[in-house]
Amino acid sequence: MALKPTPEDKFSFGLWTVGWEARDQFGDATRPWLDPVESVHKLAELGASYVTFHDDDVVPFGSDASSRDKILDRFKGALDETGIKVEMVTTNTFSHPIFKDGAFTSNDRRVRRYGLRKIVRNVDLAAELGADTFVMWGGREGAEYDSAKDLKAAHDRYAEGIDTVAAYIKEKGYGLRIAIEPKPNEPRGDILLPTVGHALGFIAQLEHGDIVGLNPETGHEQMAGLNYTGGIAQALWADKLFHIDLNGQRSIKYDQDLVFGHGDLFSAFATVDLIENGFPSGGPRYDGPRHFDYKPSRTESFDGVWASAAANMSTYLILKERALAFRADPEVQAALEASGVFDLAIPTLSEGETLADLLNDTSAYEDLDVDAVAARGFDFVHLNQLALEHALGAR
Ligand code: GLT
Ligand code: MN
Ligand code: MN
Repeated sequence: MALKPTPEDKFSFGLWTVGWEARDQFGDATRPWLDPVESVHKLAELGASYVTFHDDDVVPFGSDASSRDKILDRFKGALDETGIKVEMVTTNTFSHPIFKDGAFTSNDRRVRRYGLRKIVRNVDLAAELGADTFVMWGGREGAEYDSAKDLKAAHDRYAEGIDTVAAYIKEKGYGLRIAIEPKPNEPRGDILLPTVGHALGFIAQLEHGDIVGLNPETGHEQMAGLNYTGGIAQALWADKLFHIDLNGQRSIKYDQDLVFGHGDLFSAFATVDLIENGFPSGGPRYDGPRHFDYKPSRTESFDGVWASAAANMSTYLILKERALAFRADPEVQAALEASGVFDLAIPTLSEGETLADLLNDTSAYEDLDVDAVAARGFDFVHLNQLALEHALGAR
């Protein structure tokens, strides 16, 4: 049962997703170039509300100023005709050979200066198109060999690059926020800022970190064996979840970029539950676009491309329906209660209570029947089975 999206669903796609020609490490393209204008029309028909893109997805690398203007005019025409908006823009600092050792962190200073220019040029375009978010995926910022990088200097240069762009955004008064996208490896052997946690730590050291947050991708956290929902939860808690890249990944291996839900489905249910229902006791919510960053498999024709684009949205909506039913089920509420899930929101010290008060509270320590407390069962398995039954539509 495929569910049809509406504008309230805020679905968004990277033009590089459906437009992927399916060239991989071992084989040539299996699909021809796809006109971004056609993608905009097709995605609008399927019910998406937004598109996102790299500079080079729309304007071929190295185009002169007049052909750039022509191409962009035609692209804007497609946006006007369809009502599709651009919510995020990003820069390709990974395809051209000049970026083989990175952009912000290349050992070659000429590359760093060129990369900064390319990015800033695209920040102007992002602002012009009314985007809210400027994503920075530093896929080439890294190394294959530990001896190849001065990692202290690399972090300095990375911070310099992002702070310079952030300062420019502020100076221009653009309504843009930067979202760093972590990834552990691929295409580099090791990539800097490999996970949500690393990136959060990095942002805290920036001068203009107030407008820098995260764009976590499902598969990228899972490539590192991490829990994606846990990652976006911490980003939300830190008020840094600026954007999301939803897709599918099956365990620790190369970046699969499958359709959302086609990887770890139960984890996808948890992700949608968090996005749509929020934390059990309230708190910060993600209200931005539901952005899919997947690759239509190399085996697919264009029919398969559009079917897979629709599949992302449909899967999301099915999981949303299930997640809403999960939280609305009185049995689930009772199970959450019994498992102490709501109790975790109660501060450990009472209001006005100090550590000294706790140290004097013999009921908390000296007189506590430790074995009796330890004997409590939390019944998490029962709760998880209820989640699974809802996820499967068995309730
Ligand atoms: C590239 C990467 C994605 C990023 C894109 C944004 S580029 O396709 O694999 O995960 O989100 O730069
Ligand atoms: Mn990916
Ligand atoms: Mn991504």
